[in-house]
Amino acid sequence: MARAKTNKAARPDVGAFGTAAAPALPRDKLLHAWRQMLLIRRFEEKAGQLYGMGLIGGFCHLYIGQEAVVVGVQLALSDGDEVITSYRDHGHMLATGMDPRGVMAELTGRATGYSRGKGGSMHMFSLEKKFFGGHGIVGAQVSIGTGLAFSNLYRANDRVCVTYLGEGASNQGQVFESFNLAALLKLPCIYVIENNRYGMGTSVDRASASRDLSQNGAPWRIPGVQVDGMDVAAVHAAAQTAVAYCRAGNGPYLMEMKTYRYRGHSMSDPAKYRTREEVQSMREHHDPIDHARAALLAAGVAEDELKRMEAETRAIVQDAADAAQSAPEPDPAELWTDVLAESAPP
Ligand SMILES: Cc1ncc(C[n+]2csc(CCOP(=O)(O)OP(=O)(O)O)c2C)c(N)n1
Ligand SMILES: [Mg+2]
Repeated sequence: MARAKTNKAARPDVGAFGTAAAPALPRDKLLHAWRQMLLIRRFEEKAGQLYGMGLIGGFCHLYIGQEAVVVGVQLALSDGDEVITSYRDHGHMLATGMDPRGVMAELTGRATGYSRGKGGSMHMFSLEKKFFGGHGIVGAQVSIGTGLAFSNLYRANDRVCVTYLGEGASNQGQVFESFNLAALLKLPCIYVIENNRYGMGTSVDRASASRDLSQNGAPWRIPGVQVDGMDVAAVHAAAQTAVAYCRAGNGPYLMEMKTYRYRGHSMSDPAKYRTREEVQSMREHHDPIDHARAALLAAGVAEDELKRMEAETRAIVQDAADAAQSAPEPDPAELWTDVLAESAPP
């Protein structure tokens, strides 16, 4: 397969969100994408509420605003492809098809959670859905994702691993070490930089000398594209190209998603690093869910049908919250299990 074009002229103009002309998604796929994005949005809003009520402890990083990224990429994947990300991970879990009940139960520290209530927001996994976490050390998942891609090459299967990272993480040393190894060994790894413009409180312009993060793999000849990450159709189209490239054995691929988080970095964030107007303007003019809903109405989907699905989504999330609150906490004896792995002496 020919290498993907990486020259700047061929890339979409994503300087201003929503200006790139993305190929439209077929109606059924767009409907699925919209429902998935809505599920993540409603789930995250509920998680925010439960946190406020003291039912979720520890860290909790919400994904609200960034939904189009994970949903558009997931639409381009096949069963068996792997996903790994940072601590801002609930959306990734739901997109891979993990059960909202299991995720909410884990957030609230219940025995029915994905990590039996002992992992919390940042540490959930599903072998069945090929979701490998949930990692709190900034950038650490990038080396692990590269290792997952290596295992695919070693096993000679045609699986790809999607490794998500933030723009803040993108300048960590191990990210560049991973790029080198992935390019050298032609590993089937798709690196997705979710550029939501801020780390904990530092804007990308203050933290990164690279102004085009999609080109951060250029020294290793890793093809890279910038994508309007607020447009699920644009994300999907770019992800399809990336998946085809990787699956064909050409090596790694890099996508920089231009996106935005609406909420604070974590649950307490004085937000002095950006203006309310900036957030409001993104919500009003570039919301990925509103954008998809308008496209569905324009494609002839009845508003009543969308409203019915909105109610259905709310009910799924409420059920997850109710089930979590009535589930037991882990038995205290669980403190001593799943902490260290037993290994035989050499
Ligand atoms: C190695 C390491 N350094 C610092 C931190 C503290 N920290 C947590 S999140 C974060 C910002 C990361 O920003 P970005 O990669 O853009 O991801 P986002 O939160 O925007 O999704 C920092 C510095 C950490 N968890 N790990
Ligand atoms: Mg960021």
